[in-house]
Amino acid sequence: MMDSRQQANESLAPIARDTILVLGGPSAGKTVWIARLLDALRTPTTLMNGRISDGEGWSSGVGNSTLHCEFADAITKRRNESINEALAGRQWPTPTQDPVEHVMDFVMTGEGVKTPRRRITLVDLPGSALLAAFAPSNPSTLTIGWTVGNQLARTAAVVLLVDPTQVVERTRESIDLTNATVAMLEHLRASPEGRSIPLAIILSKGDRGYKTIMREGGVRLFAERHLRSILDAADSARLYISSATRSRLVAPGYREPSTRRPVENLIEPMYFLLGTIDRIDTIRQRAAMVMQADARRRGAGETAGLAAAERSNARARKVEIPAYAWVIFSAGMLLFLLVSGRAAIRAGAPSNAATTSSATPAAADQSTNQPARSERTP
Ligand SMILES: Nc1nc2c(ncn2[C@@H]2O[C@H](COP(=O)(O)OP(=O)(O)OP(=O)(O)O)[C@@H](O)[C@H]2O)c(=O)[nH]1
Ligand SMILES: [Mg+2]
Repeated sequence: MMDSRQQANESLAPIARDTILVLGGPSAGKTVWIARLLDALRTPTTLMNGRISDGEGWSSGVGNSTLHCEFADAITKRRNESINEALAGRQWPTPTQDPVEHVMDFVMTGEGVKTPRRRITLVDLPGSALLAAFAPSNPSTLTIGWTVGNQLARTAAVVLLVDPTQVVERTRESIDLTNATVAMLEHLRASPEGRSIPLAIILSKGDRGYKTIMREGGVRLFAERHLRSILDAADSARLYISSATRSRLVAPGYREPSTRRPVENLIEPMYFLLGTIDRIDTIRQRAAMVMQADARRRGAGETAGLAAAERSNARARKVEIPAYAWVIFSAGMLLFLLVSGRAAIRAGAPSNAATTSSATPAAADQSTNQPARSERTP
């Protein structure tokens, strides 16, 4: 059984933030991005200052940190393998209907890493859920549709995928999606500890959007022009351009995936998020320890206070007992004298008083005086 102090200490322990939400509108590329990322991380990747060698600046295998992941359960493993097999077989996944949880153990080495092995649940949310929850045209669904709402307390980091070819179109749908994304980010940042949740904004499908983005002067300038409101709501975020797969146009309007080329810029954002999670977690744990120690100290103070109060009560009781005894004794004596006095009057002789008076000379004196007093009694 837990005592109340233990319960209080546990309630001070922070809720583990062990979830990374992968958000974005419908068809932003979330399911493909997660599947390709987890597949790529089955073998350890070496990073140098958070970046993977591209074979130009420095050679692969040289670096100061590594990252890989392991599937924590058979369902996650099987699901992931089947999406990757389908992609290899040139089939895109079907739109996600309900949130899908990928439970993973991420293993990270590098300077300053406090928790090298960390269990994280990656949540793949249907783009339709984001719209349902935050589309300004339908704000009544905010609480019902916002499936993330109940996960917010567990959110360690957020990946926001944005399809750059969609945002430049500025259609009704893309404007609605931008507004919903802004509302979601404002909600996230306003949540408890929400300001410190690391966020990676990913321009997805880099194989298709790369040229457009570069024409506009690069990722930063592109985002400032087309994602201004999202950047403002995000407050602070890291921007990436990722390429989960390549694609080939096989029929007018239809591209099929090609997974022969390695992923680009999928591991780096994950490394950034995991590193930040590790640092924030260390700070949260320290803060919780300080709070618990403080609560223990206060608890000990209260116990010491209670013990002192108990001791002083006991002292008071010790004083009270003789006082009571004295009152009872005196009342008893008075009653006894009255009764025996009356009895003596009725009997007309001081005999009872004499028997009791032998106990002490004082009592004997008192008793001997008694008949005289009793005689005076009318
Ligand atoms: N060229 C290219 N196309 C991609 C890539 N990733 C996804 N796509 C395209 O985007 C479509 C949607 O990808 P998904 O990963 O299913 O998108 P999602 O964000 O999970 O969508 P919902 O589940 O509906 O929310 C795919 O069917 C592809 O046509 C990519 O890396 N490159
Ligand atoms: Mg999906």
